[in-house]
Amino acid sequence: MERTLCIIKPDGVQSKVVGKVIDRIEQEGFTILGMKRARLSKAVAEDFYAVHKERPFFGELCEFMSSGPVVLIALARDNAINHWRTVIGATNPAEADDGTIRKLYARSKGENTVHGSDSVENGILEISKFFSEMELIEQK
Ligand code: 3AN
Repeated sequence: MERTLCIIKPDGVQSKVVGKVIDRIEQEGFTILGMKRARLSKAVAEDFYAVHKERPFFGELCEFMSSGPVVLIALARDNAINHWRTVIGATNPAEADDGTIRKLYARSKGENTVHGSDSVENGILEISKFFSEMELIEQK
């Protein structure tokens, strides 16, 4: 079983699609290991997106991610990384496939509703930034 971190971003919480995203998570056969609502500080957002710190959108991205509540969801499934990335769709909602979460709900490349980890190692690392092992329950 792989692990991936889903974040329902501030636009998703504001647009009230939290329930729809969780419904899709369950439909797609993921186990929800842990879930909580949080407000990320700018410093936490900057640490989380540190790989993008040289990109022109870094400041805007960290401002946005700390602009309102998010929902952090630790997910498990076989092939979790690729499966979740397929379900969420391309970064740019205009290029995302029909039926993907970003095609359905995202506003722009920046405000794109959901996050998904991009590798097995990052799935483990990102989940460990927000959840202790005690908060991750594998039992279905
Ligand atoms: P993804 O989340 O699809 O893996 P990444 O890892 O390339 O995309 O980018 C991380 C986040 O940075 C995206 N989810 C998005 O919010 C933001 N982002 C990426 N590209 C842009 C861009 N051109 N303009 C604004 N924000 C962007």
